[in-house]
Amino acid sequence: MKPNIRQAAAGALALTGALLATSCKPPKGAIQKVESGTAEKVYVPPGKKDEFYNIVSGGFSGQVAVYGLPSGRMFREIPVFSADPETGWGYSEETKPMLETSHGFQTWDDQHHVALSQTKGEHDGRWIFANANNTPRIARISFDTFRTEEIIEIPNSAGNHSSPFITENSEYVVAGTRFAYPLDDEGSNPDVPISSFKENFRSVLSMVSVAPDSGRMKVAFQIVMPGIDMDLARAGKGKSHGWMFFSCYNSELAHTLLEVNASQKDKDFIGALNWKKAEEYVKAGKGRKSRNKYLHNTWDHHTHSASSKVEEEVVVLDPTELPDLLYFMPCPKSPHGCDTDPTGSYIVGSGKLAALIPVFSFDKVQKAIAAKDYEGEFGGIPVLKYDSVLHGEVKKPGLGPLHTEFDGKGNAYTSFFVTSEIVKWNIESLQVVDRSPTFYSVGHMMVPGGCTAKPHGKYAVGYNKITKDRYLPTGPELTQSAQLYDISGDKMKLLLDFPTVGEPHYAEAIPADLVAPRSVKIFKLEDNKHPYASKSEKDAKVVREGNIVHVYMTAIRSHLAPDNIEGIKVGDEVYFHVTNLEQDWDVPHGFAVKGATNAELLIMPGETCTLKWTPSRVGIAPFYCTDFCSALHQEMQGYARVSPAGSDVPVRFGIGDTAPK
Ligand code: K7E
Ligand code: CUA
Repeated sequence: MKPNIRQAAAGALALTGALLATSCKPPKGAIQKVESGTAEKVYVPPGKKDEFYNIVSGGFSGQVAVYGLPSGRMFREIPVFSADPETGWGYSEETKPMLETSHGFQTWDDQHHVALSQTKGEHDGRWIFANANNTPRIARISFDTFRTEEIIEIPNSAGNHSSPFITENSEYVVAGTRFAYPLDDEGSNPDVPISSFKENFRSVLSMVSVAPDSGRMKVAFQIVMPGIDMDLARAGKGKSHGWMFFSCYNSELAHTLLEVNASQKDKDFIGALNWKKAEEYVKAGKGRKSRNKYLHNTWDHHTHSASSKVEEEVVVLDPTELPDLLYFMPCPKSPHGCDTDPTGSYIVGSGKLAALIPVFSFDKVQKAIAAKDYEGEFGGIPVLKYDSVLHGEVKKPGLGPLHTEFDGKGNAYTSFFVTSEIVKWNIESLQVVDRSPTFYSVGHMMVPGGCTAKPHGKYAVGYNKITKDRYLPTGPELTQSAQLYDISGDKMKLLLDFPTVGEPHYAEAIPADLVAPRSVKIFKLEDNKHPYASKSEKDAKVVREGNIVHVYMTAIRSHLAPDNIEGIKVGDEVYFHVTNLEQDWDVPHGFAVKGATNAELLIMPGETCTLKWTPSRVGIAPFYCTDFCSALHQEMQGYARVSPAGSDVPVRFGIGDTAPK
């Protein structure tokens, strides 16, 4: 055994070395000429707006970022899984429950993929779904407010990478386990030797339902599988609607040095789940009820507050006992991307170490299933014959294919990490028709609507991992980058480099006119049901309950009320409940108090937000508005007097004439 592994290790390390060398070296022609007229194609003149919203995953930032296309200008970073002191996300009392998990309060995650809601396979402009890789979760962000409204934890999972790809009517978003692990539901014992991997480790694919009107998520059911690592997924569409396809690596079931040991077999799998069949089984009571504790956090629009609920159960289906539920298709070399074309006829597998792209035919998959055309089984799940389900292979496209998108004109665009390029090929003929270098080491790439049944086309964007020599240096780490291509003609044309926050992985782009008209401008004050809201300045007050002090504060240009507060003592727990009384678009107020160890509040018109402050020192603590809101913004300030614990200074408060004398 040992010499073999060592040889294999040496081979793999040599390969890794080659990959590293290739990916770091600027390709020839790094400084390329652009045609005259290119600048106009990306230039959005002052006062004009972009054509697309580009919704980009933040990777290790844990957030989702919003850019305009074609300009590449960044509009917003939406706080999702990481706490954000700028907006108070995860710091204000209202938002804290959003970041609760069954492991406790989490202020970070790793965010790789977004999925925009669809109706009949087309973008409908309602929601953005986003996965958390590390502590398995899915978030739903509203396109009305660009805020995270819901985060659901995925039980029986570890590493939620294969997520949150969406079905064509937003029936489900998917969540596939990347790190097989011993399930830790009630009654099972996860304290096992790691070497018992094959026996004890499992992977679970979850189908998370999305309520048609509210978007509310629910872990509808799960499919338990052998301990194979799920990587990416795509729903079927059109004729393949009702199926979910997902790529898997480590069919070797290795648990150490995966770099070598998970690259032993020539082929891993793309799984094909018949989720309509799964629904029937669930309805017929064929699932096992797994007892788990997982959190479901939701945002209430009326109280402007989140709450966290503990869910306790999930239905698990075993595909080895339930026929026609799940099949595996062999796919070369540790498949990463698994993408379905706009017609739903073809499934493209991208093997990270492959030098070809296999394209599977949904019709052939159906025929092979009907004929039981199996080459064997894996963990009790039938494996279809590669040749029986293959539409064909794209030969010599490049090295290290990762992800594929479509333009709706019969072309596919695949990103190649190792050879740093985007390659355009024809889905029917499988011929390469164009290629363009990226700078450098592209991960995901995206065509607006390129994962839907109706791509919007026009542009392609590569999301790159390395940008050496493309931007001004900023110390040891350079910015990550996106690159915009014009794909309206036969040849791809590079138009623009633009930097991104975090590390971009998958992204989608949606026409601005599907989203912009929905954008909420204010929260109506009369609809504010926050229990500590002050709807007018005369409701502003300070109330002591034991050592807890509630400050009901209002903010309007250009004062905070009350702005003089006395009677607070060291050791008190003070809650500033600040209501923004403005009813105008784009007039937030901020709030900060000296010595607070958390963050600021950024309060939208009509909203109430709460900052907890535990004063630690005797003296006067100034507070102020942090958002430049008017010519007299700088005057939007006040004082809180903090007296020693046990002092008898009474609670007094006011503003102007009513200020304590
Ligand atoms: Cu290819 Cu996490 Cu989608 Cu990154 S993954 S590139
Ligand atoms: Cu309110 Cu500055």
